[in-house]
Amino acid sequence: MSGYFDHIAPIRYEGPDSNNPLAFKFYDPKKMVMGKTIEEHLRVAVCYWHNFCWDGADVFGGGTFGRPWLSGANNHQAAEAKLDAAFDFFDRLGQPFFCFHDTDVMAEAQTPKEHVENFAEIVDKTEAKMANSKTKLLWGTANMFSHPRYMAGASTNPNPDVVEFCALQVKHCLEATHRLDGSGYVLWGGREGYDTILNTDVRHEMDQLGRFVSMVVEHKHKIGFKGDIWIEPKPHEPTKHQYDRDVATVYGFLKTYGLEKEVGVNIEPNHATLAGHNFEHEVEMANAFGIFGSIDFNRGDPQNGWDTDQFPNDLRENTMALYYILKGGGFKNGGANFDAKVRRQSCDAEDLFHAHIGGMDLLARAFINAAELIKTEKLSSFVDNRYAGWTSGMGAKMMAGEASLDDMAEAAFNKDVSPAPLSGRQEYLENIVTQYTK
Ligand code: XUL
Ligand code: CO
Repeated sequence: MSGYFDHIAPIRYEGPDSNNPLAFKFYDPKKMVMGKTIEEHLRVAVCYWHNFCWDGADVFGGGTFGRPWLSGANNHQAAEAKLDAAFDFFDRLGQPFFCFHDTDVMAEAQTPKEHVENFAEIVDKTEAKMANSKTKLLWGTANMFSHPRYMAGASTNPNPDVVEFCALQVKHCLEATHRLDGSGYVLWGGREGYDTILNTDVRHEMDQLGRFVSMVVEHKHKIGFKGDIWIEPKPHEPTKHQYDRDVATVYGFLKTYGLEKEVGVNIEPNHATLAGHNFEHEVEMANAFGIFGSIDFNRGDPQNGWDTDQFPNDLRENTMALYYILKGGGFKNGGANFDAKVRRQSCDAEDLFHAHIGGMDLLARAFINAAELIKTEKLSSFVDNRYAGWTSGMGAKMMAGEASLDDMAEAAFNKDVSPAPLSGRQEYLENIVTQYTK
């Protein structure tokens, strides 16, 4: 074991009256809600990258955390020390899942051959660790944005040699995810976009991306991976324009390349807000198109226009999001991954625990609120009534394709009055959400 977390006892549920900052107050993993435990509903995951690969550096200064496993070269020993620390943390926090990028876990590689070997070596060790831990893999992903070879994009790079390297990374990472029994595989198009139109053939790049994602899907079936593939939308950062801008854009992309039945989305609230949407909008758009997959829970900063990846703490926002997630049927292969990092001044081991305990407590509360909102049907019955006109008459005919524009115009003409305005009752509905946000 790493020793780094030795002073932290395993985290337990102590209930809402506990004053212990290292205990759950709301996240009671075995509590039954709507036929399943909170743990089974939320499927919480800890991410490898923000917690174990980042030492607190920002663009103005170096690391502040002093994690011992990050202090030297990223070689095999360091990768193994990181793995030890990660599983030590998972075992103490007790969440059911984790997520990783290939480059998060492996020793740094200089050549394609070394990439394959180094990754294989740590996947073996990860498998051995998982055999003695209750923490399973939620999803894996290949990091195709950090290395300089990807500065002009990954599968949308103008140079096909770079796209070959992407294929190498994704093939091995997808196969490792399958072997480690992951539930999903994520494609975040970090640099799948462009900085200036002046050097970019947009249609060619989109066609490359379409073909690349199709190859990933073909490979998934070839190896018999039963998990899901999810694209993670983000509008910009690192590139100025990203092809996976938001859920609706991803759906348009999937439709264009015939992938809408094969690929879903991994939604991140901080990406939603950067795209000018709120969290629940993205969830409900994914439900509407049948592509909802998983969530990278975090929050942005309303005053900062970038991806601050903070731990979620807004009960109302997450009650709303979980309401729409539950309305869509809840998580299946997906789950609640915290794609969130502690602030740079939160430099102690316990800060990592405070962050995750707070996030899990918040999600448990929000989930219980959301379940109550589903149960009351106050919101859903209002919406059902609002659209009731479409079940009969000209509304039903129009939706069945049995009425033309002429038919609809004639029906309107034959009524002697124009339709009366009907209240949308926004404040009444918002008050219901306030009432259930506890
Ligand atoms: C970046 C981001 C990534 C993906 C995985 O904004 O969210 O960490 O979740 O590559
Ligand atoms: Co993310």
